[in-house]
Amino acid sequence: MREANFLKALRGKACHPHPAWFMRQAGRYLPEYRAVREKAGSFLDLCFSSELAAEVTLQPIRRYDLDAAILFADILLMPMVLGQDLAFEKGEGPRLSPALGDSTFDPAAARNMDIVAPVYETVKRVRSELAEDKALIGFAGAPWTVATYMIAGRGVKDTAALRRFAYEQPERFAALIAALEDVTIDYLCGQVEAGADALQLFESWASGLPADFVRQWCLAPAARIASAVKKRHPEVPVIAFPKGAGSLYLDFAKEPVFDGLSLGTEVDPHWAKENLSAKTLQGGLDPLLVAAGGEEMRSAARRLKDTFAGTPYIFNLGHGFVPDTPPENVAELVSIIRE
Ligand code: 1CP
Repeated sequence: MREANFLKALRGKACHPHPAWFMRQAGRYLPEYRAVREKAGSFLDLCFSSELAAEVTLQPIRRYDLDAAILFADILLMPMVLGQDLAFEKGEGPRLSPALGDSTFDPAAARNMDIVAPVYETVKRVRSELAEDKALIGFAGAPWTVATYMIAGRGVKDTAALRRFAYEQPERFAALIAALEDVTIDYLCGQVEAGADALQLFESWASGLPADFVRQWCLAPAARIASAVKKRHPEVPVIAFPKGAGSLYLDFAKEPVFDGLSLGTEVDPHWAKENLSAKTLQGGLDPLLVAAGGEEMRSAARRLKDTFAGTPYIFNLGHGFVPDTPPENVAELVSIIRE
């Protein structure tokens, strides 16, 4: 069995060239994705159709020969498990109802894990079609990030109203985070049992928070989830992505249960290499460089490669591709990573 370079890097081995995958590698910037998306109907129909979700998971691997596929699903499936209705309105982003901020909705009352059964089926399909030297990444949102959507009932521009909810209704907030931890542990174990080789926890809203808040409500829940999953599946590597955590990345680097740390666009790669090397590092390239392309993209990608040469770095972005990224820029980026 040939182990994927992506997994070797997560176990601490420096690979040359660096293994590569990209956040939002399956998505609207790809014409073949848009074709399947149209056939599927809504975005959620696509998430719950195992056959079509497997197809879009594999599309970027076929096109770019990347080292890892990421399961096509969304972090907002956990609120559905906890009883919220989810809809994506055209051009408006997600809507979750009832929003927790202004209702008495109890997230512990109506739990239904059956909703995500098709996701496990997608994992099985993808793993059976993927070459053995390619890894399949399963994922979930970290509880605080998922809670931001659950409390607001929609996407937000900052977390002011949500911190206020956490401070004003601490018991409801703590119960929500605990409920999310529980279902996320089950969900990630289900993905591993279906064939996921590694897991990533997306904490997209770690920016702009007090340090103690990050430690208590971002780091601790993510670490408890990773520990519980590893209790059942000790071999599975876990990557944390505390986007915008700033110097608190240091605290994540000290947490033994994480194997990898994904760097947001704003993290200085040299600082990361000096200070976070207890972990396999991943990511950091500004996705807008790939949208823009040209010499700026080429030189930034080469600098990132050089900075992490000889370390178990995994090439990736600092956040997901934007929808108008030209697919040919991605092809050029991949050739630079491999040159
Ligand atoms: O087809 C479409 O128009 C839907 C766009 C889309 C896609 C492609 C959404 C809606 N979700 C996804 C897939 C997705 N989401 C993946 C799968 C695979 C891949 O990366 O290729 C993953 C890992 C996610 C994770 C996700 N969803 C995050 C965490 C990462 C991040 O971007 O910060 C978040 C915050 C979401 C919520 C979400 N889902 C979709 C949208 C438009 C949003 C953002 C809403 C908002 O903040 O306003």
